[in-house]
Amino acid sequence: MKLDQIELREIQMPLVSFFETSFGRTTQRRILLIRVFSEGVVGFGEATSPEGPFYNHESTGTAWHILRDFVIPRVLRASLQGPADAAALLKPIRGHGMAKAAVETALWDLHARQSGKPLHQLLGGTRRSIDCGVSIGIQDTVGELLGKIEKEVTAGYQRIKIKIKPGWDVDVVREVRSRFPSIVLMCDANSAYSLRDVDLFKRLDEFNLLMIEQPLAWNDIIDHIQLQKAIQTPICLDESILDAEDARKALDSSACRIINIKLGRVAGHTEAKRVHDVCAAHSVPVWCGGMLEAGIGRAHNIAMSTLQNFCLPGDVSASQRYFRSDIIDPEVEVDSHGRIQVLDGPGIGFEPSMKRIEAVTVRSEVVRL
Ligand code: OSB
Ligand code: MG
Repeated sequence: MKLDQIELREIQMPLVSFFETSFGRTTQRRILLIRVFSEGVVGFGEATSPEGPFYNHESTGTAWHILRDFVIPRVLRASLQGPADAAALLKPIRGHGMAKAAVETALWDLHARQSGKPLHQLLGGTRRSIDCGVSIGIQDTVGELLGKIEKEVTAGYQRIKIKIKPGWDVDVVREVRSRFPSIVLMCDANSAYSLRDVDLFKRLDEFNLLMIEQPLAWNDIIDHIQLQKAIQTPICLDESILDAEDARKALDSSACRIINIKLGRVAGHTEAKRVHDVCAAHSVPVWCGGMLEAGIGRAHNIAMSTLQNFCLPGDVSASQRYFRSDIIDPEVEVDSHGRIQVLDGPGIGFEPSMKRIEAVTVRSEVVRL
């Protein structure tokens, strides 16, 4: 892959409504986009780092620094045979998976466009449509939460995930369950609890949840083993799984029964496929998580979700749920059965709109050797 230059850009877009988790509320996204240029062809990537270091250690600002000063120069200096070589090239940079994934996924898009093939095909995907759920943040009142769930169930989404935190957990889940007795329901704690809360998780067992996502510390696997032993509801790990080795350790030790894969958290498509394969070998299902991505990140998530073992509905949902107007054409749409149809255009299959991207750009830099 002969790379001419790589462009780094920050866009800012307000969310249609705030999104609140146990670690805080987001109202406005600050998102980094990558364009890799090669002999007239351009590949697109998106950094999924949040605004502040509260989900993991990364932020929009750290991603800019790591990309500009380390990831991009390293990629420009290397002579990569193909995008599959990027993960090994970036491995010496410890952590910062979201920064790395922005370039790694852009290289995959570039390669797919150069080959004139859809990215999902190069990744080995087989699914023609993606099953979708929604993630609904903490609301100011339970009434507002019930209203939001009603809206998404009516729209056709296959699974509802609600966020929990101390003070917004068992009682809220009980009210949701009694109002919607038969929906597929799960919750995500984003690491807000510890082993002192085992009894609380035992109480959640009665609500027939599909899974509980990341109940304990963001960097823990060991304590989850003990919690999973004590409860019936499957635990799904998110924050704790950074690569295929983490997945192997978590599954061999029965710390969880489901894993959510996020491209940024695992540093790109190559490692995402490895995590997917480790889970498949353990007969453990995976699903695609989300980080409130704009269209380019969303399109990469869809391509990844075509892999066979993505057999639970993911968090990738319609662009319109997040942004008044997204940066890709067409925007991501979900049908009344809660499915996204996979597109077969070259690369990610959705065309980034440079006009729209320019309109929301706040800074950009082109890096050449
Ligand atoms: O833990 O899955 C998470 C959003 C920001 C940070 C962490 C998480 C989330 C979500 C939203 O749950 C998923 C989405 O709709 O993009
Ligand atoms: Mg999560």
